[in-house]
Amino acid sequence: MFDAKLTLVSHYLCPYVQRAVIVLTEKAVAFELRYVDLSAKPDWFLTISPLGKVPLLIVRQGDGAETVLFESAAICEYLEETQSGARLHPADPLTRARHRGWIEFGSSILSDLWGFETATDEGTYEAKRKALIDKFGRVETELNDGPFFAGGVFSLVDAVFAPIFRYFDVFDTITPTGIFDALPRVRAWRAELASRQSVRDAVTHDYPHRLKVFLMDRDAWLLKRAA
Ligand SMILES: N[C@@H](CCC(=O)N[C@@H](CS)C(=O)NCC(=O)O)C(=O)O
Repeated sequence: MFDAKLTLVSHYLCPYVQRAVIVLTEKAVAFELRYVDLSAKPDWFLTISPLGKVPLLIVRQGDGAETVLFESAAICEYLEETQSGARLHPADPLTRARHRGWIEFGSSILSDLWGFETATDEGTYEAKRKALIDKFGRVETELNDGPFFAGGVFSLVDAVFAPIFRYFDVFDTITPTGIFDALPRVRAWRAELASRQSVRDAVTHDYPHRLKVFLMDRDAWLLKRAA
């Protein structure tokens, strides 16, 4: 049914890229990765990426025609609609719309997370820490008995939150953030996602090192706090 060749244009630390990798892996779809240096974007990348961002999914069809998809949500939904294998988006339209909302909520957490990890002073760090506690507190009230967002079935929402939680696996080795202390359901969800094979395989083995180098380059308060 589906004979297109897929290339995912990626960056080693990008949580949005990881969403697509997790979906591809969950569905056992073959794909190639092409990494881009976002600090020196090559011309070929700027030509095909409307927003200058990763991920991109280059879909090469049997006749050689190439289509470039951008935006992780569009990419993940395209994969959901074209690939067999595990279903990752609910069949019921109402539930599916709700899941889309929580995917967007995950993106808004990533925005606060960016501010948190790049904060260079205590005030900004604390403000972003509080924003994250508030947002994860909201997530806590949405979760039931798990183990996944929607109960027993792994979904796109899980693919969105797994890369978010991965940041904290590295942060926890540097300094306690305390963000999940009062959130037992989020903690259980985080642990479940961390052990999922598709999640583990969504980054290279040197991800923790790369993230630490990023924090050093940014002069992150997170590191100073630990010192
Ligand atoms: N809304 C986009 C966000 C993607 C995004 O922010 N990607 C970052 C890397 S994680 C990027 O390419 N940044 C480069 C830039 O903004 O110049 C999506 O969901 O795909």
